[in-house]
Amino acid sequence: MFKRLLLTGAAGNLGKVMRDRLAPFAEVLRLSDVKPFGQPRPNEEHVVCDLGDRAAVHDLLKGVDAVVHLGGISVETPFAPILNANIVGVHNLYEAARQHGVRRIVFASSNHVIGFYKQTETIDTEAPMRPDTMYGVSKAFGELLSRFYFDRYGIETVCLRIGSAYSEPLDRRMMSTFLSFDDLTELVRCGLFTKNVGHSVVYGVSDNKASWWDNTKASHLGFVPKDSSEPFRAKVEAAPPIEKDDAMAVFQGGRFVNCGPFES
Ligand code: NAI
Ligand code: 15L
Repeated sequence: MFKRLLLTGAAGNLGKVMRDRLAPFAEVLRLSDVKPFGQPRPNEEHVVCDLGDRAAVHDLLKGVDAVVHLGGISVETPFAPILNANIVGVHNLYEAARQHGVRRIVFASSNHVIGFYKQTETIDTEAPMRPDTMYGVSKAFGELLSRFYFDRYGIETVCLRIGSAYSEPLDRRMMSTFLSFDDLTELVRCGLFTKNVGHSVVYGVSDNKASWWDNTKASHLGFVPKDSSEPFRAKVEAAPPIEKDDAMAVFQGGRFVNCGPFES
């Protein structure tokens, strides 16, 4: 159990899910987001701040033992917000972690760091990155930055290349990329509590029948998904089929490969 655990992105879709689930892991859960997210519950601290604000992020990390970093831009957008939250913001977070002696960060990366692989390929955690968007590039930056902060300063990070974390798969592609909330929770637990993770990368995906991602090289984390997209197959396949040359059916990143470019 941590004395104080920081969850960023607390107002977001996954932040709202993880708020309850992280509570048992720490005496105090510090929650943060650029948007407000309601009243503090017992054993919670709330900090509203922008990840791009270096001084605010420095203060945010004070007294923290470990971080679950979900905050940031989570889709393709103009470059300016991505730069602010996912590049400057992640740098601010790691610098503050270094200055305050934080030893462990679980970083929400994304499958979009490898989105240009085809759905016919199976890749492991050491496959060269092939980001599909500037969003994916920014997550690749976060993975590399965290590698640097481990090699240089010994801050351990587990990078979760999350597939599609929803209550259920929403389309045919998500039959392969689906990550249930229970499996996400278990993945975060492994990321926080497994000893000697160094710098690790793992795909955040449930035990789906058709998977493109091989977590063998992350087996030291002990992550064993329990759920699967299979119970949702009939519902998903009731929707009209997609053309076989649609990016949704060709690339691991689906339609992200065609997003943008956006004006900054
Ligand atoms: P979300 O967009 O719902 O939540 C992200 C939160 O970050 C938002 O509440 C937003 O206000 C906050 N944020 C954005 N810019 C900020 C800034 N400059 N300063 C402080 N906070 C800022 O995203 P979601 O779905 O909850 O995802 C959480 C994390 O997991 C994100 O980093 C996302 O990239 C990653 N992820 C999520 C996947 C999913 O299936 N939900 C798949 C792959 C990765
Ligand atoms: C992501 O990285 C996004 O944050 C999320 O909105 C989903 O689109 C997910 O990937 C996905 O690939 O399904």
